[in-house]
Amino acid sequence: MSVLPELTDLQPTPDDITGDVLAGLARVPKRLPSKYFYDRRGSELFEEITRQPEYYLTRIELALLEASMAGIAAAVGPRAHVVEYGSGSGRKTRLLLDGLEDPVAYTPIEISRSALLASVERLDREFGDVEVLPVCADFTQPVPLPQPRRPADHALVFFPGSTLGNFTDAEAVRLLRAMHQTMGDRGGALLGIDLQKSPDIIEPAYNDAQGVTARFTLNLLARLNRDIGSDFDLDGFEHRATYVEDAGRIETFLVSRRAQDVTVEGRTFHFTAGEAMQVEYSQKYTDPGLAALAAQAGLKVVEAWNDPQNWFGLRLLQR
Ligand code: AVJ
Repeated sequence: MSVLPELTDLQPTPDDITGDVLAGLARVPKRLPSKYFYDRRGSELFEEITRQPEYYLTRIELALLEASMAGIAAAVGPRAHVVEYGSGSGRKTRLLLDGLEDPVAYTPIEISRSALLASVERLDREFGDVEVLPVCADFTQPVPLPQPRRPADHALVFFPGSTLGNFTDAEAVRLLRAMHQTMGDRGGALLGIDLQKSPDIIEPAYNDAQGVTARFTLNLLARLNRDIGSDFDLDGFEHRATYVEDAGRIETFLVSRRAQDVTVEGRTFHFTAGEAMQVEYSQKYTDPGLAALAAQAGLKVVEAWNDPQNWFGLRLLQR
């Protein structure tokens, strides 16, 4: 059976992307939204990042999920409708759906249609009893949840990978509020969060020796050139990722190698030599920090699981 007829498609249009890019380039300092990293090539490059030795996040989270699954299943309870923000490669999803008690349905909400379809096809075949209800959309916007044929007891939002960290605190609170609405007052959210630790561990994860992360960052420009007709020169920019200890986050920039102009929709933007355009934050959390964000969204951290080194955590949030 094809999943295509069931796909709810709210994928951002070229006009949405152009609007965001024009707004970001008009800011001082210039800024591009990291959500547009994930076209087909960007999703592939991200998968390649997760296989780099320096990028500890995915390996540790997978092991942590596996080791904590019995406790997670007990805390979450049976017959959940699992709603994943960003479908990714499906490896974490598989562990979760395998470990939970009688999950009813699985709804991935994913901005990249190709990544969504690929992961949904595999999961649909593997989990015959779980109704798969994919939604292609930007999860920073409110998303209507499809209703499973067999009613679920509650919704469980699954947001792994420390992707919450790609949002500023203000954006994260808005997202957690939307998540709270989506899951309802009886639901929960299972978040993966990268924890604060030595910069000597964090910074190399975003500056791998193979240069995969640099290619991932630059692919944003290639994607924009293709989809909205901008004329960024990929050789004119370089990747820079720095851990800012005060803020507890990686800040990633595309730095202009020379003075140059870029045109988007007939509008010209000047870059000076060395000008840094902000493209991604990757926030690293403390427990009080996360609890404060959750509280602003009317949520509490009710369970916590860390790996043995306390590098990465899973947190269950409920009302
Ligand atoms: C999307 C949160 C999983 O910020 O660590 C990886 C994206 N960017 N390397 C992160 C990313 C550069 C990643 N997550």
